Amino acid sequence: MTGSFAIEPYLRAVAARVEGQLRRVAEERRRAGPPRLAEALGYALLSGGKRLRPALVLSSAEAVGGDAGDGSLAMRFAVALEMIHAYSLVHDDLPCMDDDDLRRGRPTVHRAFDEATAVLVGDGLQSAAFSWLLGGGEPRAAALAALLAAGATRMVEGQAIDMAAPGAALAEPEVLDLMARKTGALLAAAVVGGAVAGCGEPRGMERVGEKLGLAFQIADDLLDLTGDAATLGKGAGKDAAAGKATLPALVGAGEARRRADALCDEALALLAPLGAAAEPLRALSRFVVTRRH
Ligand code: GRG
Repeated sequence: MTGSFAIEPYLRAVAARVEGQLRRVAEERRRAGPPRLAEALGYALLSGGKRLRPALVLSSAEAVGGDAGDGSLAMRFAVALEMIHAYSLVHDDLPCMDDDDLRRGRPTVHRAFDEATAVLVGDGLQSAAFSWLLGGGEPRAAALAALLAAGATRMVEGQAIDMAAPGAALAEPEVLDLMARKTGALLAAAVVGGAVAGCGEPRGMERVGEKLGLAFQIADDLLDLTGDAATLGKGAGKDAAAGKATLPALVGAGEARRRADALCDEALALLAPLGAAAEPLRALSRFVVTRRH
């Protein structure tokens, strides 16, 4: 699982490009108003974050030889997907869900504004994501919108299963299903959508996306166990305290770490035939399981 590609500068460059586009979205919303909703929406969109999903989209488009430039369909999809991700975080932080005060090192949207505004920001981001994706008029955008909608639907299903399963009530196959839906589906949509935007076909990225999606969630659960709030930018140890159904809770941290690494190796093996064009995606695959925040 080794590699020499410098992933941190790549991620920083993607983040800067994506944030330029997100500022355009926020500016559009500001012009439409009302002011408080638009301000909160901009706060949710432009509050940092790794921008990992856009990086997966763009690197997947590059891996299949497609265009990942600022005017590309891959970039349009990357921005739309990040808006869906932002909506999920705003809603997940609400008192009726995870009840978090901190996100990305800043007060969550319902803390900085109010609960009703946070609900509306999430709703607004979701519809704005599809408007943005379809607004360029590219014929291929409709297929990408269907892919994004399917990923977002599975994310909501996963959240519903999570909310309904207090304590260790779930067995391993159910926990894996929860993870695949709640977080895995949107990550997988990023990898598959990048390929579809880049060359019109998934090119086998479904299996890569599935593996990386699961690996990401296992790594996230391990970080919740071992990270601290300052590094994570959010409360740590909450899952364990809430008795959440996670893989580390079920099989132990060591075994969970082994599984995350194995999933990453399997994704890397699937990407091997793509050669040098897939180097950023391979480096991101490694980052998914080695990241510290
Ligand atoms: C509320 C519909 C709805 C869904 C919520 C995604 C999700 C489902 C909940 C988020 C809670 C959470 C912390 C899940 C673990 C995985 C995850 C999505 C982590 C945050 O993603 P990162 O690490 O965050 O990519 P940044 O801040 O870098 O964008």
